[in-house]
Amino acid sequence: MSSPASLRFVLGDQLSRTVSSLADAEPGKDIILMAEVAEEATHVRHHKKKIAFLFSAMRHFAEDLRAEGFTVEYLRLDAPGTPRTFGAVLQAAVLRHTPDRVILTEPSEYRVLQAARKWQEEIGAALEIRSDDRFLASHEEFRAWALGPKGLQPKTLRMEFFYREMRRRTGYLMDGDAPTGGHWNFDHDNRGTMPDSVIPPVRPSFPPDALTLEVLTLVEARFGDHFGVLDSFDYPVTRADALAYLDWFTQSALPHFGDYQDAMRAGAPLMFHSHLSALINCGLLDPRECCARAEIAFARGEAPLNAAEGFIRQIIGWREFIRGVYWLKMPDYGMANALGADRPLPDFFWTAQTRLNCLHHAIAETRDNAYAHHIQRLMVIGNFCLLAGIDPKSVQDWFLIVYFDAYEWVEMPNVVGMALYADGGFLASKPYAASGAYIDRMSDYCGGCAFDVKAKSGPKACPFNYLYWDFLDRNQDALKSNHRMGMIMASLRKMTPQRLGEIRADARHFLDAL
Ligand code: FAD
Ligand code: DLZ
Ligand code: SF4
Repeated sequence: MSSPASLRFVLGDQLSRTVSSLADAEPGKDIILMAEVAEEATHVRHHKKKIAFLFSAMRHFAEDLRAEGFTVEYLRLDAPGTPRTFGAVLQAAVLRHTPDRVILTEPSEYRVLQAARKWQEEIGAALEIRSDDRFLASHEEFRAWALGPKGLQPKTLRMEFFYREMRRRTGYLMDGDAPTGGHWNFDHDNRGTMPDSVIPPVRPSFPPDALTLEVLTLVEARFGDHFGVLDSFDYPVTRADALAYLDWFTQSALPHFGDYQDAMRAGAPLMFHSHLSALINCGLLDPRECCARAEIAFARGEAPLNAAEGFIRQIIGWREFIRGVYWLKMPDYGMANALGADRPLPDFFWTAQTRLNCLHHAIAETRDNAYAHHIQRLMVIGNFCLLAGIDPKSVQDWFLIVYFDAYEWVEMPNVVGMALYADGGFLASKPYAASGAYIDRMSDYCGGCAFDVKAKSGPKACPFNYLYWDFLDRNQDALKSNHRMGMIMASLRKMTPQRLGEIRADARHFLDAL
């Protein structure tokens, strides 16, 4: 057999026809390698729906490449002899095919990039690692922005300034040098409470085809004891279905995305959110095409500015910023614990059996769907972990396991920096800490709860109420110099010793029973 020119190794979150490793691939000449490996599914015990989604998307992507005429070597997890790790897969493939070089797009996670850098020695062939230009800002561009003209390591970084830079660079919603509508950010219009009369749209369902059914059987057999429900899997797993999903979002949900971005309702896991993160993160959708659709919808008068701007901000702002922070701060970022939180993760994170109704809904939906929207993640689950002082490493592991869009590069800064303030304010200007009043305002959870959101102390009181003040009290030293916390810390200092005693006693009682 003649040697192929190159072997192109495509990882599970690189399912884009435009990914750099495939940019110059030639049908009939190069070999494309893809593999389902046990190590990736078990280094943390991913949600069953997440594994099913990714394996099915990988298998369909391989089929699409074959239909284009490419030679794809696809190793299924259950095929005899499939190696357990990426490194072993590659080593064996190089022995089989003796390519003149191996081409890989840079892995999205630090752990895998470190391993990839060693593959060169192990495989005995030239390995070319290309940058991942599906992101809008390269590592060098983000670093240059973060370090500024003097090249100094920053003490803090704020998304808003990075976002403006990205708007200028991309030209999304720009009128010359000025932002469309005269403001960069319509965040204040994104906090509406949702009247009962507003009904979120029903998302389209993509019933499993034969390929997906095979994957579902495999996942149940091999990962049946992992967290999560596998039943009624109906997510898009092909490029064509992903595009149809994007169309559905821009037509049906985007128009209200801005108004109700922070709202929560029992039994409505999606609200007006896009549900696109997993599709973008694994490569089935390109972030640029998602933003372009939102911009077109605005230009055609199909979506208001606060919706289009809010959605584009999440993608070219938050998503890129989060990734930039990850690569700037690794490898130490995962160990950050500025508030010294050390409580173990409560068991109910795996069962959803808790009397706190907001947490019950957010965790049960996570278990059923491998999805919860941003405010459930940040202001219910993350907020609880922050207030209760749960050890950041176990919170990171949980978030990496349970969501079908979770990869370390995006999960870690969101947990460490945004939800837990464990980086001491590098990413967020103040902790996202809130009492029950916030959850009550933004959701209908409190009406069905065993606790009373209005009560501040005693056995019926909403735990978020006393945990909030107990958190501020416990962390006075760490938070006292934060200007944005000045007023609330002053209120804490004005509390009578008796009131403070009640808060501490309620919090201790609740936390001891966790
Ligand atoms: P939408 O609300 O429709 O937003 C549109 C898109 O913007 C998303 O699809 C996503 O691509 C992007 N986006 C929005 N917010 C963020 C953000 N903070 N960081 C990065 N991208 C963002 N997102 C992940 O993709 N993977 C994760 O593992 C993940 N873990 C998170 C953990 C915590 C504690 C928090 C607070 C947030 C986390 N997020 C994560 C960010 C955000 O919650 C999800 O991207 C969003 O909920 C996905 O749902 P959606 O597609 O409906 O988003
Ligand atoms: C998340 C995941 C899982 C569960 N399984 C695989 C797999 O079997 N094969 C694969 O190529 N990718 C998988 N992934 C995604 C990888 O974890 C992801 O590509 C890397 O972590 C990126 O650094
Ligand atoms: Fe959550 Fe408190 Fe409301 Fe219950 S009362 S749902 S615990 S915020």
